[in-house]
This record gives sequence, C-alpha cells and structure tokens, in this order.
Amino acid sequence: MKITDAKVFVASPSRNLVTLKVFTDAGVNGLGDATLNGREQAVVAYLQEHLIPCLIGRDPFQTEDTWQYFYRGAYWRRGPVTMAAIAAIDVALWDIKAKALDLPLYQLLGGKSRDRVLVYCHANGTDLEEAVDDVGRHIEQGYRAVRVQSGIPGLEAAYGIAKDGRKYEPATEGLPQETVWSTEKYLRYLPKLLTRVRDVYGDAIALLHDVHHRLTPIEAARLGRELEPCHLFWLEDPVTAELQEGFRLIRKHTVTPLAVGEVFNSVYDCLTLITEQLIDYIRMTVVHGGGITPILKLAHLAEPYHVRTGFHGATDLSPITMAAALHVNTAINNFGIQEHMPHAALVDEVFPHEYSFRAGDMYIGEKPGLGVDYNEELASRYPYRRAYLPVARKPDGTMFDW
Ligand code: CS2
Ligand code: MG
Repeated sequence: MKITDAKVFVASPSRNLVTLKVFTDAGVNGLGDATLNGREQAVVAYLQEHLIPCLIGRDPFQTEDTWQYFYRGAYWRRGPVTMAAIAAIDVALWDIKAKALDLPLYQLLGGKSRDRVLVYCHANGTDLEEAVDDVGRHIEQGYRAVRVQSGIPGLEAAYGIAKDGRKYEPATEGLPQETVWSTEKYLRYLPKLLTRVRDVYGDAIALLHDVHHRLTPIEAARLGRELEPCHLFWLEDPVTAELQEGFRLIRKHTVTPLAVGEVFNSVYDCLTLITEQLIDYIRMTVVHGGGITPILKLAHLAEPYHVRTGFHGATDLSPITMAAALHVNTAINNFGIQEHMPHAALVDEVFPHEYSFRAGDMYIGEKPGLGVDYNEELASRYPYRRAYLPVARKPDGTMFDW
C-alpha cells in the first residue's frame, strides 16, 4: 500500500480545528488532528510545506519508521508545532492500518484492558456557590469525577470560567485578551472552594482542580498541603513545568496527587518527573505529544514508576484526538482518567464518531480504525478565524503565565 496524497483542512465549526486526511492507493484513508490552539496556521504550513511532500509514496503501515523519519529527520526537533504536525500524520497512518486490517485501533495497541474509560468533567462558576451548584449538575449527569474551578473574589477573570451561560472557550478573535492574576487572592480562596465542595458532596466524588501553571513550587507545596483534607484526585499543572526538578520541592511537602503535561510535546519534557515519581498522572496527549506512536511508549515508560495517564481532553483537541486517546486508554494497563469536555454539537456533526459517554465513563466503538469521520462539506461552511488564547499579567502589569 502506498500514500498517494494528503490534504489539510482548517475549519471553525464553533472553534478552529485542523484536520489532516491521508489517501492511499488502496482507497483506504486516514484522519489526524493537527490543532494547536492559537497557532493553528503554523502547523498547517509545517504539514503542507515541509512534511507532506516527504510523505507521498511511503508505506502507511510503517508507523514507526515514518515517525522516526519526521522526528529525527527534522534536525530542529520537538516543539508544539513540529509535534502536532507529526502527530497528525502518525494518527492518520494508525487509522489507515487499523482500517486495512478491519480492526478497531485498540486491537493493534494490546487489545482491551477495560471495557469503559473513567472520565472527568468541568464544573465551574463565577463564584463559590455557582461552582458548587455546577458540581451537582454534573453529578446528576452521571459523572463520578469532577474538576472544579471558580472565579476568584477581587479578580475580573479566572481560568476555566464560562461566561453568560456559554460553554467555556478561552480562545477569542482579535488580539489576545489581557487578564489580571493575583496568586495571593487565589491561594487565600481556593481551599474554601474545595472544602465547601467536599462538605456538600462528601467523599464519594473524585475532585480535581487545575492551577493552570500559576504557582511557584513552594506556593504549590503550600496549596497541596492545605488541600490534603480534601483528598483530591489530582492538583493539575501547579507550576509551569519547564523546571522539572522544581517538583521535588512540591513532593517534599505534600501528598496531594499531581497531574502535569498537557503542554508537553515530548518524553524529554517529563523524563525526570516520571522516573523520580514527582508526579502521579501524565497529561500529554496524542495531538501535542507527537501521535499514538510516542504516547504509547510514554505510557509504557510510566508504568513501572506508578505514573498513570490522565490525557488532556479539552474542546481545542478535535474528536480525532479524543478517539485516539480512548483507544490508547482502552488498551494500556496504567490508565488513570480521561478529561471529557464535550464538543459542541456542530463539531460532533463535522466529526461523526463511534465513541460515547454513559454514566461517568466513555466507550470506544468497534468500527475499524479510529472510528471517526470528517464531513468536509459541512466543515467548509465554517472558515478559519484567527483567535488567540488570553495572556495574564500580575496586578502591577508584570507579564505572567495564563
Ligand atoms: C485546560 C485546557 O483542559 C484543561 O486542563 O488546561 O482547557 C487549556 O486551557 C486549553 O487546552 C488551552 O487551549
Ligand atoms: Mg489543564
């Protein structure tokens, strides 16, 4: 079988999503997600100008050699743009291989280790009471694990808070929104929020919180220790994780479980975190981590270090990535949990898929391949519109981390 062509589609059905379609001489096609929120066109160019010309003529079954060819052959390696482009190709080739063998993809990754995949949802509110009520609404929908975020008194905006009843979507058209962040206000408030949620809903629900890269290691250690009575399932992205050894400081002071990695794009971003057991869940997922090929290796590396997966699953990752992640989640032993931010109905129409949600779990389908299609005609009605993620500054104007 040979690859005959590859096309990149950029569309904005409720948000920008980049999709790669790879064609073969056997008439079997494969899909990959190449979405990088706020930098979509860089990945499009990387694919169209630099990778696709080298892809034509290759054997789509050679997933390992093709991945190595595009990774080692790049010279200037790694980075979110490069790895999202490589990921799109890798996932499309796995999709082709599984379709050609008439098997659902998880069968090529080790078969089923579980029938259902535990997921967590996002509950949020502009204030504590709203957030607490939203947790209840999600429990009624069947979720057994809930991430809780809320507005912070004294701050105009906070990460993860939906506005005017709309679904949370941080990227906005025009230039990046500037938000003000105060660690002091956040640290004073957060323990109240999560303690309140525990008081109202008890210990049965798994509680998660996303710090979104905003503390120093010692601030994260303080927060982790203060939250220990809340028995969190995890505290996510406590610090910006370029300094992996900073987690030694956090680990020294608290037993609150830590989850990191949605912004990572290679195993080297988390090798120390995993091999020194500085984290409990690794979040790097298929689209930003280079594809199924490296993510499977990452999960296997993490297993002996008691690190489990907790793949990123926000709406700026397309249903192709959700499906690919669910196939990996279904097959590996050290699965932890999967993030589930349901896509808008229009996105689900553009990407018809087999996977489904039921009573707090997700189920991958049995269709050969990934189990996702792409409706090019419908997608074409929603052209790309440049959008940026916000930026954050401290109250005195100092540039900070959003
Ligand atoms: C968040 C993401 O889902 C999460 O854990 O950190 O929603 C993140 O803010 C977005 O993916 C950024 O595009
Ligand atoms: Mg996050």
